[in-house]
Amino acid sequence: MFGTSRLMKAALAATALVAATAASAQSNPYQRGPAPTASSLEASRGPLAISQFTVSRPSGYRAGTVYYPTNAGGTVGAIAVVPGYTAYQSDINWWGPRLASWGFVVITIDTNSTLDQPSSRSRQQLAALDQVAALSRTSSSPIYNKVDTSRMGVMGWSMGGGGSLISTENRPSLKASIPFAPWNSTSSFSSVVTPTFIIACQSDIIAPVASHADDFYDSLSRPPKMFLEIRGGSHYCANSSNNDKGLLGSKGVAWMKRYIDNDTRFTSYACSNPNTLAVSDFRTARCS
Ligand code: 856
Repeated sequence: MFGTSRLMKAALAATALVAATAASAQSNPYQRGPAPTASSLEASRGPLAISQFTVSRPSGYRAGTVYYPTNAGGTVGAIAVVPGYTAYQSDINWWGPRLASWGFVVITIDTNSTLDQPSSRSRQQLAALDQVAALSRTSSSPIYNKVDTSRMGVMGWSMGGGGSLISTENRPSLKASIPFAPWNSTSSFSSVVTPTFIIACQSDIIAPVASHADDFYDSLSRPPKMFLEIRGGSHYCANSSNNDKGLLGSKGVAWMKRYIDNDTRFTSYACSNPNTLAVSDFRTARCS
């Protein structure tokens, strides 16, 4: 009896070992597309073909454009990108095709009023994500059954970046956040648990780094976080009219792939110091 028990234990241990080996060899169920290289991440488009459509009845915000991969090989995460005060989709929409071609459904929005404040921008951003989820359940929609609604992220510029911070605070289920040149009148986001990558512009006089991006970054106490400041950059440093899109596109895509897709093939690209003159300040914590 006791001998049998020892044999049983050995057999169970062997079974457990096989199971553990199988589990570690099993692929990440959220992995989409090929492994990255430095140059593929810097390119203006990722590896997947994409399409786009205008949201016909925006619910809770003024207008929206959805960019999506046409053959990602499974459902993908979704990201909502919001512009800043007085700004439009056209100011931030380079991120749409860029992220979608790596395997995300991306919605860029115009806000109800261009003068809306960060808290309102956050509500509109979350409404846009909710509508993307609803479209994924609608059989006549181009993104029918294409979204994994449990894996969503946010991005935004200026007051849209402040809004993105508020969204992560209010919806802790979000998997990743990238505020760029963020502006907000309150500076503490200590309850945020979502991995957050703050892009700052060194010479920003609209959202000065010392009283905005710096404070937001410092207040993040729990999640993986990263801070990257573009040397000499104006408030527009993460927008289309600059030559830093290679760097910011790489870091932005890698952050979303690492934390929305749990894709560790992107970890080093997401977390590493770019060590280039174009970056005037770089900090990170818990990124792995
Ligand atoms: C482009 C945020 C006191 O705050 C401001 O003056 C201010 C101005 C602009 C923005 C912003 O979102 O800029 C985006 O207009 C704050």
